[in-house]
Amino acid sequence: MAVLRFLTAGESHGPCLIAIVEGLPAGLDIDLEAINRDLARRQGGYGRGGRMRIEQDRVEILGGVISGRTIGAPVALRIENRDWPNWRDHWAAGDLPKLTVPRPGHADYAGMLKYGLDDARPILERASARETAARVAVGALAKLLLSSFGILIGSYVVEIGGVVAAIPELPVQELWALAEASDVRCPDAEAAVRMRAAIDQARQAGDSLGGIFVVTALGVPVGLGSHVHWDRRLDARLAAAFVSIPAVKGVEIGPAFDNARLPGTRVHDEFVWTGTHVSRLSNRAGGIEGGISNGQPIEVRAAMKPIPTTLTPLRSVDLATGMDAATTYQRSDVCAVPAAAVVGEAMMAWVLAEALLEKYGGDSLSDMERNFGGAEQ
Ligand code: EPS
Repeated sequence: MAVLRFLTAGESHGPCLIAIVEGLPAGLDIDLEAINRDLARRQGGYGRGGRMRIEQDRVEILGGVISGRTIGAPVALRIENRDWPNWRDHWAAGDLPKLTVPRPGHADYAGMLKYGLDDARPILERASARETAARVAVGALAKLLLSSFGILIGSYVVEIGGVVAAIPELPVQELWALAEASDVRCPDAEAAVRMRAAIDQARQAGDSLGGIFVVTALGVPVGLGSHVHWDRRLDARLAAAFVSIPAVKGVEIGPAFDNARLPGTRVHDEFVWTGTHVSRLSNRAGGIEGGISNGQPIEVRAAMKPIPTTLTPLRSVDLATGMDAATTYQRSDVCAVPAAAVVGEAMMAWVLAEALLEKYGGDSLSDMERNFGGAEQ
């Protein structure tokens, strides 16, 4: 049985998003503003569409927390969709706009066939990245747990639409601060200007852009995950969690694809003795060896494809008539890579919180603190 689990429910244009989180220890202080801050960070970013001017995501906690502290019971979260009043009557009347021409790259086609539907509406409502708002709220809870054990998570964007950032050689927390101040979450200010221009150009051309972001976790103790079973390996679990983010189709732990092109002597992170502890000369393993955290920062990079909804029509087929047809525009973002980076933080936090609970778990935070006592950093 999983020690920690969550489930989300809710549609993009329905009344709200819901999440239930089970397995958090009792006694964890829940800082609502920290959750809301992450929700706002996810909503930001240059390249978002009109929907983000409507929404102002705020979390409500409906269970599992009394007087600001977890009680060990499932935590129920709710985020209202402020767009709902614009959809409520259509929802009730059953006259929501139909979509019978599937968008290439979207869940529309496979979902319609899977469920035997003549309309992609039920598919796109749930496949929408709106669902990631609930995940960010869940991830913010996981971050609160992790921060009690000195584990910090942050992100930055390294590439949008083929514009590649030159990431300065700075401590990662400084990169996070630079990213936080950038509306494309990019620590390279000069590349950020070009990323914004690329997004403007894509918007004018009726197109969309993808990109690459990096999520890092600092302060992770040695020994999370396991080498003994395929499904307990920390890298495998992180890869699955990142690829579960809509439009993320690729993931690497550390510079994995670069490593694949180099000989072993230039890849593996050599050990040195500092006089007090073992240290490393590099972190090309991205903080994980043998499926186990090794005490170095954990670094995951993820590749997001361009959003499949484009103003410029793509060739498709009208499944109602069987005739060739062009896709019709649905309101969408031009680029959501900066937002996806924040969702990536949430997924990293979730996986690490679960792995931390597996190793140091207890019913209460003080149980965990006692178990964590002698953890190797
Ligand atoms: C999305 C389409 C757009 C995005 C949405 C994801 O929504 P709408 O059709 O309501 O304009 O804005 O993202 C969000 C709502 C969000 O909260 O991130 C899609 O089709 O996936």
